[in-house]
Amino acid sequence: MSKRIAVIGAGPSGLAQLRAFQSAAAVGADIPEIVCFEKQSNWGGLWNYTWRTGLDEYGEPVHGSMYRYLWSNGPKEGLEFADYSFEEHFGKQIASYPPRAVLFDYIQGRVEKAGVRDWIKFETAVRWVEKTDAGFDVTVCNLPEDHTYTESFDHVIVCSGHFSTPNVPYFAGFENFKGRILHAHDFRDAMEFKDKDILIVGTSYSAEDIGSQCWKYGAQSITVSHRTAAMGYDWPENWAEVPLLTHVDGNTAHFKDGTSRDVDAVILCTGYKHHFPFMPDDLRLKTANRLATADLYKGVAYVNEPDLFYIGMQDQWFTFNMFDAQAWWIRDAVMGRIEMPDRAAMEADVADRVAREDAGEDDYDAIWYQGDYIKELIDETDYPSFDVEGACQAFKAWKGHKKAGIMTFRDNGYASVITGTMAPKHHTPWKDALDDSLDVYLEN
Ligand code: FAD
Ligand code: NA7
Repeated sequence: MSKRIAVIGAGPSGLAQLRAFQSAAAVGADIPEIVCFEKQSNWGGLWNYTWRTGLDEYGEPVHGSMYRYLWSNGPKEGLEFADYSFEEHFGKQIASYPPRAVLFDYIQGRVEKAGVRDWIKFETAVRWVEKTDAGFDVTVCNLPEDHTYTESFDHVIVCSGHFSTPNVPYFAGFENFKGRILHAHDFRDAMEFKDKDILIVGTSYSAEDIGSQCWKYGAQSITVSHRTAAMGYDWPENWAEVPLLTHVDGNTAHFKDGTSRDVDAVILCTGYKHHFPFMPDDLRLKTANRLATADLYKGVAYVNEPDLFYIGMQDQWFTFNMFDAQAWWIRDAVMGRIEMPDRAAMEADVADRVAREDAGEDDYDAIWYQGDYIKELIDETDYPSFDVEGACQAFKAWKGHKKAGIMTFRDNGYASVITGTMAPKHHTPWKDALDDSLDVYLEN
């Protein structure tokens, strides 16, 4: 096949795409030439931990938003690769909420086995994508050599993630605050906040998890300020939920209900923006962080230019296995195994997805909505079928375990939906497990 494909990013989504093409080649298919551009020096995307914040050694915005001591915030049974189980990788079943280093090792294991590292141009940042009569021109910069060049491709697959460009609101008085104000994107080490009184703004995953980390590593108090609603878990006694911050005065934070508290630091856990500075207006995905993204047929093909694809742009209950479902589907669309309909049909597909998401009433509807989406895609390809319903049930049990104990939910285990093996109980309760290294985690 003489087609050339550009994949932007070698995080879990980009690596899923490389593995999808490699798996077709492994059974004798004639696959296109794949070139993956990755601006970091290693693969893994957000799972490739960096101590850096702000700009990197080349002046590029640091991609990493993950922090030291991060443990999976959902059960691993909800994300397991259908073609590469945890048992295959580790040689045994492992507990259900692995720390970051363990998941990084797992992600890496599959692509090392596939032998696709040579397809990736590391330390190469994509600067600009342009539509041409023949396809796309992609301009990139080899960062160490400070060399910019352009190559032509038939398809572009954007896998650059959407949890790296922070959404940073302003609150009056911030400019005179006497402590540190940071966004979750720049949070790295909870030890920094030991013995401190911290204020967190936001109530979603980052707020819950960064607050929990700070609690675990000895913060004096955690106050979480909500715009819409409190999280409502049964929090430890040095944790409070308060209405939205109105302003700060010196070190005193004031809230909508007229109450106030003195705090040492403010951590804005206020989410991220879909940000594609390398895309011109007519190719750039503009969407809210939701399950039914705007303008993507089947959640992946850009309706205005269907030779262009985006992976992983949805808000995420499912992650790695959803990226796989998308990557296998895109592979087959690119290789002509799946036929693309006309524009009207693609727009109708998007409208239908949006309406179905909007009709959902709660988180359980959202989990099954995304599970059904995965089933829909894998039914159209040769991605190994797996027990998606079982994964939805694991998410349901996880939510129940969080309600029962927000600092103990990670002590539970679930059965693999790939091998059926029950996860062992971890040797140490999460709140006492201060060493999150791979070796210690695998001591089970
Ligand atoms: P990313 O992991 O963001 O990878 C994108 C890649 O694209 C990066 O390597 C980046 O360097 C590269 N890139 C970006 N721009 C360019 C460019 N211009 N040129 C070249 N390369 C570029 N998911 C879970 O399943 N479990 C969890 O516990 C979990 N915890 C999370 C915690 C945090 C703090 C965050 C932010 C996310 C978490 N996630 C979690 C969700 C996470 O989004 C996915 O697990 C996964 O990393 C998404 O993969 P991705 O490849 O789409 O994006
Ligand atoms: P999310 O899930 O997008 O949540 C963003 C949160 O920030 C949410 O609670 C918002 O409140 C809140 N927010 C956003 N803007 C504001 C302003 N201006 N004022 C107050 N509160 C605001 O982002 P997360 O970082 O938590 O999670 C992203 C990923 O990282 C996720 O996949 C995890 O796995 C890790 P709202 O409810 O809209 O009122």
